[in-house]
Amino acid sequence: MKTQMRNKRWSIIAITILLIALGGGTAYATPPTEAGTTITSLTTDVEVNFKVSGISQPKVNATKNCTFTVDNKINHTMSVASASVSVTPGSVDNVLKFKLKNIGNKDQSYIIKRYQIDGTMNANNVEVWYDSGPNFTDGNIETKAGLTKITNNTNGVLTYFNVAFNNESAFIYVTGDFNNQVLNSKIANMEVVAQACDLGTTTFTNQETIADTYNTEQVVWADGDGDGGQTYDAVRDGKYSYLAKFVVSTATLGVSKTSSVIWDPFNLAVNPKRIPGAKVRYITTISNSGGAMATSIELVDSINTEVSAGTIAYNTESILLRAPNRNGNIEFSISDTNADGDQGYWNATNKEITVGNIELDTDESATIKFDVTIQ
Ligand SMILES: [Ca+2]
Ligand SMILES: [Ca+2]
Ligand SMILES: [Ca+2]
Repeated sequence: MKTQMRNKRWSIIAITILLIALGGGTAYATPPTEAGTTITSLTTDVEVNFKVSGISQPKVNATKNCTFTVDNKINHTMSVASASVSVTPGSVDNVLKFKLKNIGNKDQSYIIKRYQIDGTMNANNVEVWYDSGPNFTDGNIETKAGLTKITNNTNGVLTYFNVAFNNESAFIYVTGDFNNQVLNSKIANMEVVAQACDLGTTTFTNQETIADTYNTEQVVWADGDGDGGQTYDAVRDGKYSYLAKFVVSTATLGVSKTSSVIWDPFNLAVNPKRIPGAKVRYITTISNSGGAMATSIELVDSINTEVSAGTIAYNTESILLRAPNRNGNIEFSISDTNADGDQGYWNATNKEITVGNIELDTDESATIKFDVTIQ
């Protein structure tokens, strides 16, 4: 019998734990009672029955009317569409998307401040925008036309926005520009802090530490610490913050050029030396060690100084190209003629070799070769 009861008790506990787990802990089955609501308990609600010497006596009713007012529980959270957003050097209006949810029991206004912290670069022209949501799940903000700017480039608060209680959300966009000098993998961290304000104002909704007054709506900060230890947000301070970052993804090209003698009039191709009449091959290698593909790469290599000085002469029709996006990465000949479709040529006037239309993804390389004769 005792075992049966114990088993039953464990079953109830297990079901309770399961229900809590399924419910996610904080979700309200019904909306929380709104702050300012008057809860009335009339005299007829309470009856006290009693006996004296075993004989029932007339019941006693509560004599006090204990009406009270529900206080304001300030609580909001934030999340991001993506904690890390790739940006390109020279790009503008890159977007970090934050979502603010009012999980308290009163409609509130909020103001936003944003801070660039602990990064390896800074974003420029950082502005914060508010929207009711349609852009949030998209890859980008298509236009700022429907958005409201709420924080300017100097982190000044321009205006508030309102979010109703009972899990209503607002959407916050942080936009930033990057100059074309930023390097691959550099990071700009953006900490966004939302502070609860009295509805329709930018006045902080401050917690009251005095004793409860039963018929007055008072404020209790119930928010968590969104950034987990940074200085911009703490447990129960009326604020909630969240961090997201811009990360530069760009191509980083390196170029090297070497030469090798491939023939002389006496040794021919066996151990040739760099004597007058010998053929020397110039080999230029372009490689990409960055995180993004480089396109429209064009090499222009002038030998004008040497040719004009009479020390070398260009060997006609000697240009060779190997590039991942051309001819299956197998070396092939580029004609000296311009505008003939192979995207390369010898400019006899300027004494320069041009080879274009090369694409290099991360860790790829291309090789351009041409020959000259020592004069
Ligand atoms: Ca109160
Ligand atoms: Ca907080
Ligand atoms: Ca050509």
